[in-house]
Amino acid sequence: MKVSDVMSARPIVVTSTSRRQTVRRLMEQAGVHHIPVIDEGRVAGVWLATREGPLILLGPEHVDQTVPEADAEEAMTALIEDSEAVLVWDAGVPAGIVTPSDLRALVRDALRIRVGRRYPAPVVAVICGPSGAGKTTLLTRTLSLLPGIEIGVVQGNAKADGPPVELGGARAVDAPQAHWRSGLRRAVKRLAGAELILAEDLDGPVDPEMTAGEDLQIAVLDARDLASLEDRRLRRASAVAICRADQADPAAVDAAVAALREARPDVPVFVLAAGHDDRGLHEWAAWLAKHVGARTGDGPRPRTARAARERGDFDHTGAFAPGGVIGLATHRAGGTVAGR
Ligand SMILES: Nc1nc2c(ncn2[C@@H]2O[C@H](COP(=O)(O)OP(=O)(O)O)[C@@H](O)[C@H]2O)c(=O)[nH]1
Ligand SMILES: [Mg+2]
Repeated sequence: MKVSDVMSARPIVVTSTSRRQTVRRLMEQAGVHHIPVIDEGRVAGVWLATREGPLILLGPEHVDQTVPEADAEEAMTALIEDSEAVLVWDAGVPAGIVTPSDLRALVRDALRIRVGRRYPAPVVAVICGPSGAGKTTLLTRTLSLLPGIEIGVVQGNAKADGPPVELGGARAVDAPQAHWRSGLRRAVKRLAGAELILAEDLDGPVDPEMTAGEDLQIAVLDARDLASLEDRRLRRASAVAICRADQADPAAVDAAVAALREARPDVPVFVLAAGHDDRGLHEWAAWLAKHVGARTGDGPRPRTARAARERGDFDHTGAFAPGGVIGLATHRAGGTVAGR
């Protein structure tokens, strides 16, 4: 950003011969607290209205000088450090001024759009299920569906701890200890700044007694192997992801979904083919985005790839009718339309 983007143009200036009463009147009329003193094209000082009321005249060392094309950051730094005002010269004429009120306005704007926000507590989702169920595939496909969310990945099946590496636009760490509470906490710490942590648990059947302190436990089931499904295993599940659906008998999947919804009406069930035709993935991603939005207070911001694409007229969020039916709610100006 340039100085010209942040300065107030055409500043009021006075000369050393201007009287205090004149300066006060000019300040009141213009609603400003700084008026530079210019003598023959040189800064001779700056009048400053103190909070207490009286005007004081400071020397030229309190005024930083720059040009409109200069980097705005330098002007802001001068104000943060020791300058009372930054005077902007253009072709020998005072063209603008930047003062501490501009700095404050910038900070206010930044806060409004959440610049610099830290996310001390990401939403931690542990993805668990037996080897080959489709956990890794689901996790990696999910990364590209949530471009608006800072995601950290924890690989619990790794052999040893590893430093953060890049994985599909996310940061990922190997952390075999993440199966346990303290190990998961350490892994999450190594991904500071993430809004959402997707942790692949050790391969193995979902353990209903196990929790590592996660916010969401995602139970991944292999769609080809639902016959032996025991819903008591899903006691702690926040959601069930039936993966590899393209390879399974649709009737068997439907029956399992119906049984799950009967047994656990509050738990969403996603039928997915992350490694094939992306079936169900947008609903799954929207559900995750909804949890992140609830945590960060950014709910209405389009955070899924689909929502971003259709941004403007539409905003999609995961929707769950009673019974755990998964759909996509489309909010339009006229109201909300739910659909699959
Ligand atoms: N056809 C198909 N193959 C899949 C799907 N999801 C995963 N796979 C394959 O299933 C195998 C095991 O998947 P993976 O994600 O590694 O399972 P994990 O052991 O639970 O992490 C891999 O060869 C994947 O390519 C899917 O939705 N459709
Ligand atoms: Mg895996």
